[in-house]
Amino acid sequence: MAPPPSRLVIMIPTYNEGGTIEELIREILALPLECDLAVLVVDDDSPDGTAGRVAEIRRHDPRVHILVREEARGRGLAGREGFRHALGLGADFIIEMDGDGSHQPGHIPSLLERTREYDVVLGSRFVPGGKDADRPLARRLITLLVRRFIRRLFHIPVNDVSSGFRCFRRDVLEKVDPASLVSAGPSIVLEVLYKAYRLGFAIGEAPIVFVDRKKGRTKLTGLILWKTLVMALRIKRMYRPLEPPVRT
Ligand SMILES: Nc1nc2c(ncn2[C@@H]2O[C@H](COP(=O)(O)OP(=O)(O)O)[C@@H](O)[C@H]2O)c(=O)[nH]1
Ligand SMILES: [Mg+2]
Repeated sequence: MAPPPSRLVIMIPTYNEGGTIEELIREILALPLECDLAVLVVDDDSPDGTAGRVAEIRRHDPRVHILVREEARGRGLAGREGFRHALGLGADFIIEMDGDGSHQPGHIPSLLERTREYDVVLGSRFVPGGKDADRPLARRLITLLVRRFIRRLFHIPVNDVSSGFRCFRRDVLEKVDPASLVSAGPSIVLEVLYKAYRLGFAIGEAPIVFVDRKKGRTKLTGLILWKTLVMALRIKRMYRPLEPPVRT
């Protein structure tokens, strides 16, 4: 008997992404994938009714799951709960991506494919074949400075440390242990990557073309950015002492 197909859960944290979420889910569900697919949207009770739109798609397609969080809102809090839930759904592979249309589903097959070689595969704007969006100069400058800062501090041997579009093998997230993470906000992206790296997992990259969000607004305010940089220092202190096991 053929082995059962592996289970892929796509986890999408959302806050006010009602303008893009339906098209995004439809594109994901239409991908020619051989695995058993589930889409998990983790919504912080968005006032624009994002969750209701997802629930409507779920009525016709049980591969779609929606988790509505009503307590404190935050990209990190949603991510932690989403990862836990994805593991609970029996995921062999977990891909996280944004719900604003910046992360294109067409890259999912190549991220998944590269997990043959790596434990974590980042969708990277900054490797050959990748591209960043033509975003406003100020926004690109922020990405550039944040990247520089993180590279200086963390020495993770990858090009796109702040990418939130990436694929994990199940055992990575089990060891990273979502419940133990401390990030409430976007620093979760760095926390998960750095912890996985310090635990000795192999991290690779696959090119992605990042497009600017077409609808809705970014949640990245100056205050959130500042808090993220402060959290980065805490994350370094927390996980630096982990000794990566020697790979043979
Ligand atoms: N559940 C949840 N999702 C969030 C929160 N903040 C941001 N997100 C989602 O995280 C993804 C990236 O956020 P975005 O605002 O696009 O950040 P940017 O791409 O750095 O400008 C999007 O899908 C957002 O809807 C939050 O507080 N809670
Ligand atoms: Mg975005």
